[in-house]
Amino acid sequence: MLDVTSTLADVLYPSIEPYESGMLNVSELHTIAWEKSGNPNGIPVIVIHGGPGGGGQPSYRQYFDANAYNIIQFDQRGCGKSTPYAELTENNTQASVRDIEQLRESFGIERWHVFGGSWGSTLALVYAQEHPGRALSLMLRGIFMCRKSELQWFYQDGASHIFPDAFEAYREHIPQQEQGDLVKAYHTRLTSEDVNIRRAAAKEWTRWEMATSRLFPDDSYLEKAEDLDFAVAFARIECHYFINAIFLEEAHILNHVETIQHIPTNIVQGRYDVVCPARSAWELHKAMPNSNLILVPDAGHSMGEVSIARELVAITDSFR
Ligand code: STX
Repeated sequence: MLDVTSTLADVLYPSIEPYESGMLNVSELHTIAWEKSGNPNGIPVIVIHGGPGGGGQPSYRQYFDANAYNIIQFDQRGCGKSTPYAELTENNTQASVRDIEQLRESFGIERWHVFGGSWGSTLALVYAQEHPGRALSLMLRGIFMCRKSELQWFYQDGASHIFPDAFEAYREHIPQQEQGDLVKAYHTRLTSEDVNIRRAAAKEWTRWEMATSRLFPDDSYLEKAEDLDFAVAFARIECHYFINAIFLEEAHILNHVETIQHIPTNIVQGRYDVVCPARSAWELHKAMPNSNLILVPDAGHSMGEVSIARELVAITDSFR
């Protein structure tokens, strides 16, 4: 039954503050910010944020029963409170996987649940494939495997057919002779020496993603693109990962899916997800016959949509 009356507050747990937070040195260059909330003796869960470059958010804590879970979040390299800000050197998928392991070891945690949506689902899957003994379960949303077809769909020609209005601003930021490869054109600008060029490109790149993340676009979400501290890290890091094909071979996740067949896997996917269309969730589910796929009929991409949030909480509750 379609539920149009519930709000996010009805389905999430109350907001909480971390009981501990800190910084972990992961290389000579990079330090990553982490926080722990909920029950220090609870079931450990690592929350992997999206983008890449999106940073952790306080609201992510609310997807877990704070009495039952030890909720661990961190900001991936170059974003959120991690330093140096928006840095692309030594910023890649393999480094992020190592950082997650370094966090786990530094906290003395043997095994944990791995929770992530969008790019967070990508990194969760790659992490579990590298360290299959460490994941108690995978709790995934808005599946993104970052194949050429997925990037082409969102950044070049696909989502543009559904959101031609929002796409126009994203495309028209780039001169016509460069519009044939928008990721490349944005990469040039996002890595420009000129801070104004970087910022202007970051704003348009981020607006495009924020405008398309929800079934019912809302203006408060679009404002994220106006926050240039957020947008510059988000756009630079995303574009850097995507122009480098996330530093993995094409279809790496599906090609190595046998390594994670034993891990209980729950997938929540919005039917009308335009950023990470449902085909990827479907293909992952088919490749992992033991996985559970929930196709949410009235949602897009964002975990801030009520019907997505409700399903995610049902999953985390089921492991208490
Ligand atoms: N990027 C999808 C992604 O991971 C292609 C993503 N989209 N929005 C986000 O992440 C935030 C919620 C972190 C802004």
